[in-house]
Amino acid sequence: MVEVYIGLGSNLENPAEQIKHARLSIANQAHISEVSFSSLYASPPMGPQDQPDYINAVMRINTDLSAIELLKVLQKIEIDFGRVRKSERWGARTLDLDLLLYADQQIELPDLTVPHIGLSERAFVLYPLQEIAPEELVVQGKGAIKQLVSLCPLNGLEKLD
Ligand code: A4P
Ligand code: MG
Repeated sequence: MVEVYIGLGSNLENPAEQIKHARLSIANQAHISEVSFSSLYASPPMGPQDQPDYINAVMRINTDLSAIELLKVLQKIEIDFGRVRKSERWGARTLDLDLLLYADQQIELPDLTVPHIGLSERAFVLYPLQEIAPEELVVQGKGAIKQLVSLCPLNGLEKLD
């Protein structure tokens, strides 16, 4: 079993509901079991500003799927949630699932980079990750979670209750 963190994001069609529903969908997959789930967080969009605010969360799971198998499962869920991939980078979406951390592995494949590429600069990933990760968590190649959070301004991120 491997410990994995997944980032969830949505800014269309009732984002908070999309995130809650996505959580159940992930937890119900074969070979995946949920360990914990962060609070929901709201933040202004990174990237193009002419889109709604985002809701983000981080989920911790155990799995015996390989990283690539897990990516495929996550991409299938995104499609099930009605996400249409657009050419615009960082554009609005009903559901975005990112594979943030896969144990302590560093992975460089054509379709998969782990730790996720923007992780160490994104408040909407780092703060929910810190909420549910062990205090001593290290992001391979980037540094201790504590350190990364302390260097990352909130950028308008708000924890919801
Ligand atoms: N890919 C490579 N590594 C990974 C990984 N670790 N996890 C590849 C998931 N996918 C990974 O992803 C493009 C390709 O990345 C996939 O085909 C996969 O093989 P995508 O989801 O189709 O494209 P994207 O999401 O539009 O692009 P990108 O650069 O991944 O965007 P992000 O980083 O997901 O950002 N603002 C706020 N406040 N909150 C947000 O959540 N999200 C985005 C999207 C923009 N602004 C945001 C937020
Ligand atoms: Mg993505």
